[in-house]
Amino acid sequence: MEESEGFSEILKVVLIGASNVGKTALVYRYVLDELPPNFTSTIGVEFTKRIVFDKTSGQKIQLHIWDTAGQERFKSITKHYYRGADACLLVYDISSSESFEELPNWHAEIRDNTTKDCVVCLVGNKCDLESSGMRSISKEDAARFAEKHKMLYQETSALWPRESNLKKDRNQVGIEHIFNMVLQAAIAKQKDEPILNKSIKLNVQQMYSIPDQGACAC
Ligand SMILES: Nc1nc2c(ncn2[C@@H]2O[C@H](COP(=O)(O)OP(=O)(O)O)[C@@H](O)[C@H]2O)c(=O)[nH]1
Ligand SMILES: [Mg+2]
Repeated sequence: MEESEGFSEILKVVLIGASNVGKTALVYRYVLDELPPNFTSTIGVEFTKRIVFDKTSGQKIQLHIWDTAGQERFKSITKHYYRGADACLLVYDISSSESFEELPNWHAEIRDNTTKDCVVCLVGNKCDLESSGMRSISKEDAARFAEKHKMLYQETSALWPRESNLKKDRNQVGIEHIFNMVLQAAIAKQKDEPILNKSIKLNVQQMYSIPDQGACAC
């Protein structure tokens, strides 16, 4: 977390995982609550911002969200991409065993390129496909992987409105809830407080969004 003019904090969140798992769709859903305009192919959004407000601390936080621009081949993402990351969303597709089998490689990338303070959340995307019998990866297997590597774990769908909250399954939520959980954990780490002992709610609220198609200037 760093300081920047006009904002008390900047948090950097990176998305990684195999290509086609829906990383770009999730960023669009989170920032604009829409699907990408050309939903059939990945577009080169590399860097997006969203401003959130942490009610607890009264701080305005600028999120810098980094999405790979088609370089998801293992080891082709540069160290620059990970540098200073406060949080990482490791995304796989619940209907794709291949994307799940790549997770150990991605985990090694995270371990080698981020600090121990980086909060990692395993995100099983495309869970809308479950109702058509297309689930390949069970929640138990995913939860086991996440626990082994000390990651948070949630499932979602980029097709769902970002604030979706499916009461029947607390592990399946809209992407807004996943970001909130991850930011809360990242802020708690910054303050050196164990997240599990925190009773306060972050209550991140959107103030405005700035989709930025250009490369990061930072
Ligand atoms: N059914 C379904 N399809 C999705 C979802 N998210 C993305 N997709 C599809 O997966 C394709 C790849 O998405 P994209 O965001 O480009 O993946 P990326 O390569 O990881 O950035 C898109 O063309 C969509 O058709 C989702 O939540 N559910
Ligand atoms: Mg993409």
